[in-house]
Amino acid sequence: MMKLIADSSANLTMLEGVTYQSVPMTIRAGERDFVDDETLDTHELLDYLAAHNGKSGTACPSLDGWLKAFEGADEIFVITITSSLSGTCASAMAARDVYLQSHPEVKIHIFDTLSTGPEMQLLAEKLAELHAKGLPFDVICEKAQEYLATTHLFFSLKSLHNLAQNGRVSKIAAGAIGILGIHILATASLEGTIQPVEKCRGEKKTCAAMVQKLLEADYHGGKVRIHHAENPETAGALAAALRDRFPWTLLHLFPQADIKSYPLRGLCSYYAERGGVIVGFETM
Ligand code: X90
Repeated sequence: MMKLIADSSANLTMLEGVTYQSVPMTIRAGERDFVDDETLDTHELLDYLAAHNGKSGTACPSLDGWLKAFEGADEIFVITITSSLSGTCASAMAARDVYLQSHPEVKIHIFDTLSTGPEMQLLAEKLAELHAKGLPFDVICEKAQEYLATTHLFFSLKSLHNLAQNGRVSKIAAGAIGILGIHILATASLEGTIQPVEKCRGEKKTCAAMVQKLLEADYHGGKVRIHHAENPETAGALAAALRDRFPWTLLHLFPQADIKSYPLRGLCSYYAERGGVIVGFETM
């Protein structure tokens, strides 16, 4: 049996046509521990965080979380958030070593996406598609790794407070915003770190700048996955702008570019904060 497993920063609770499992991270604030599983109320989390003044942080999945997820499968694909910002990939690799000792016949491949959220979703969908073709495990791994080199991530955030508080961006970058109405547009660097790109004022300009960045990064009508923290307006506006730009594509034989939006789950909600929008896209 094949299993596709991703940490909860992929913002996916299920995936059509495959056995999919999300392994939760944890968000800690004050007295509360929020486990990022499908029962988490992200609206309540965002409210709680907005009212909370003290320190807060996150924790990657435990070894045990991975081991439980591995159970029952003999071909396992693991998709993790960037190893440059999280111990998640390292904990998955440690879990694989432990698991293989008692299950030497099982195949486990770990993809360090050097990204998060919607770019992880794109990879998950690609893996499901390759698996459905009946390809051997190693071929799937190779093709999926090639695919990952052709997908990218941009995001727009209104606050870098939680990223800075937890040392995931420099205080200098964080200090540049927090001014009302200013959004920071950033991308996942090739090393899997956060690379600020531009500052924008207001949702409209942010949306236009996002379209521009996608085009400059060689987007020409492929799949787009938009994940947002209670910001369906900007997610919808962005999807509409991209569809206008690509009413049809020969390459993909879709009537329109394949663009879908989803709400963020807990881990990404914590770091992206309310209003944040994260966009993963194909360049092929
Ligand atoms: O191990 C842990 O505790 C998790 C740490 C995660 C840190 C970064 C999460 C970022 C989530 C923000 C925008 C996307 C950034 C992508 C950079 C490659 C969402």
